[in-house]
Amino acid sequence: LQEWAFQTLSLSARIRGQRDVLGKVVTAMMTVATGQKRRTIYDAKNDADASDLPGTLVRGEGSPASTDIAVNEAYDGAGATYEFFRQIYDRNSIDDRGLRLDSTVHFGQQYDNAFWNGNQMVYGDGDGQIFQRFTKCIDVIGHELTHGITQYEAGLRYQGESGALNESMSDVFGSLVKQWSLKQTADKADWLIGQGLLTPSIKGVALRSMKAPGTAYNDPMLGKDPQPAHTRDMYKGSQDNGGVHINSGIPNYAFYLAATAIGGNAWEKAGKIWYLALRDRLRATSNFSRAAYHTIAIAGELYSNDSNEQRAVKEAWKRAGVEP
Ligand code: ASN
Ligand code: ZN
Repeated sequence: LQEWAFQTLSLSARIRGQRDVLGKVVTAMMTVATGQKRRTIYDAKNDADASDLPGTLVRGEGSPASTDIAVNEAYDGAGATYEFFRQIYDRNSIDDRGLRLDSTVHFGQQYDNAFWNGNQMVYGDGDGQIFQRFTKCIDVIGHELTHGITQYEAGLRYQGESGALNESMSDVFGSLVKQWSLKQTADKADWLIGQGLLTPSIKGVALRSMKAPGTAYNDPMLGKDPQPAHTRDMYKGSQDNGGVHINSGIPNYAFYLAATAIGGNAWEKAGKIWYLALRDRLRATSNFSRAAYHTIAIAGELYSNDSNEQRAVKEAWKRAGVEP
């Protein structure tokens, strides 16, 4: 494709008058062929009809910054997440084939969430009472985009333990995107998800804590952070698809323990182990035990059996109450 693009480009230079048009076509083709990021940001303009996605196109790849901060945050956050996966794990976008990264901002009215809808990322503005705009936090953007990667790879079913693993993978790589962009080693990172997203009137520091699940907030409006850090405290009810955002505290804590025991940049070793598990080993119905089994096996393959790295991963799952 690159060779073909080069040939068409030189040909186009010889066609007087057509040069610009052909040049643009070739540039677009080169972008796909060489694996560069393609971002598009849409504005839902707080339309009451939530089915009206994606909304109006407001910024495309390479176009100048908007006057709308949410547009620029969604654009920059998607860019940082793309670059993280490209530079650290050699992954070319959500599908590893350069899929365009679509995001919609100003979704709904005072909408208190962000999500991946199977095709794109969607961000609410928050109600201003509990939550601020969801594009504010780069780890939240990394979280939503990772749901796309999980969909194309392990396909972890969004229910029970596989759903909690799906959620945890999004927290792990969301946090790693943030740590990588801030150049923070594991011991310096805050291990919070959505730090600064809650308004100052709420008693809490973030949506979740990977380092200390269950301590992110405790407020009359929100209740207490319900996340467990150990299987003995696992939520067994039916809310939240069987606690996908609750029990994710357990694998989150295991990742935190493994990454800090290994030391250095969390994305280099612990992140690589988790990424390969997500890409090559986990499946739709995998549970915590399978995640432990595969990450321990991958640590052995990458760093040898009984290496510090493998022992750190084993010990981490054990402390979270998960048997491989
Ligand atoms: N923000 C949530 C998430 O990405 C939305 C949801 O419940 N799916 O997990
Ligand atoms: Zn999620």
